Amino acid sequence: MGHHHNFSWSYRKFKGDRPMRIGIGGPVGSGKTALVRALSEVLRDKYKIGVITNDIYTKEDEQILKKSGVLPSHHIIGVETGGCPHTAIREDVSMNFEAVEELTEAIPDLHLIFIESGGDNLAAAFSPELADVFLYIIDVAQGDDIPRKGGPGIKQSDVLIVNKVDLAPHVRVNLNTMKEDCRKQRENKLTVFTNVLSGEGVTEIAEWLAKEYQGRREEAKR
Ligand SMILES: Nc1nc2c(ncn2[C@@H]2O[C@H](COP(=O)(O)OP(=O)(O)OP(=O)(O)O)[C@@H](O)[C@H]2O)c(=O)[nH]1
Ligand SMILES: [Mg+2]
Repeated sequence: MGHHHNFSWSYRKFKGDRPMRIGIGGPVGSGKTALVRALSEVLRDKYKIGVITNDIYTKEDEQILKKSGVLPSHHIIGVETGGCPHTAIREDVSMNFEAVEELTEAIPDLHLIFIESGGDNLAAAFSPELADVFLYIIDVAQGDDIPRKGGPGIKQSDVLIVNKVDLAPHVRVNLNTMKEDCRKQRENKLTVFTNVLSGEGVTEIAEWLAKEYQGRREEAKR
């Protein structure tokens, strides 16, 4: 999929009549792919799930997810974004929309599409046209001052995920400080502390997503 083409997409707010698109952003290595895998495991019995991975130079994440066997191979599409990973999820989302289209055509009755961004910095965020909901994942090993630094992911994401809590003692991070800082940045919005490898916290995120999906579908019927 090249950068320049005339792909037209008319934006429609999610009303339960198409797959709900879930953007997953966060710095390099914070656990985005591991989260997609863990959430898919929890949600796949009830929902039909597709995944789009944005990688900067490779299709590594697509390969990892396919090898894991968590979803059928044709449910996973890799997008290679080139040097500017944030452009592909914010300014020029055409490559991602093509992948959305491809998944929607290939899989009848698709419910959810996870869109993993290429690992980026704290300033990255999804275009609201691309993502109906926005999950942002950081990890404790990046330091407990990260929540205080702010940015759209930390402040405005629908769910902020603070991953790798198992590493906190090894990197001398105080989780209570991080919890308090997140609370200050986000007012009433959800923050979940996780170890996505062991599954800690994953159910809470899955339940939030399921509720959001059902809620919007019911709203549309009214
Ligand atoms: N200890 C620990 N390691 C984790 C956890 N979650 C992910 N990891 C590990 O962290 C590394 C990076 O995880 P990924 O899921 O690849 O992170 P990512 O955000 O997708 O990385 P990029 O796509 O390269 O930006 C992997 O080696 C994971 O196994 C966790 O909760 N605890
Ligand atoms: Mg990844």
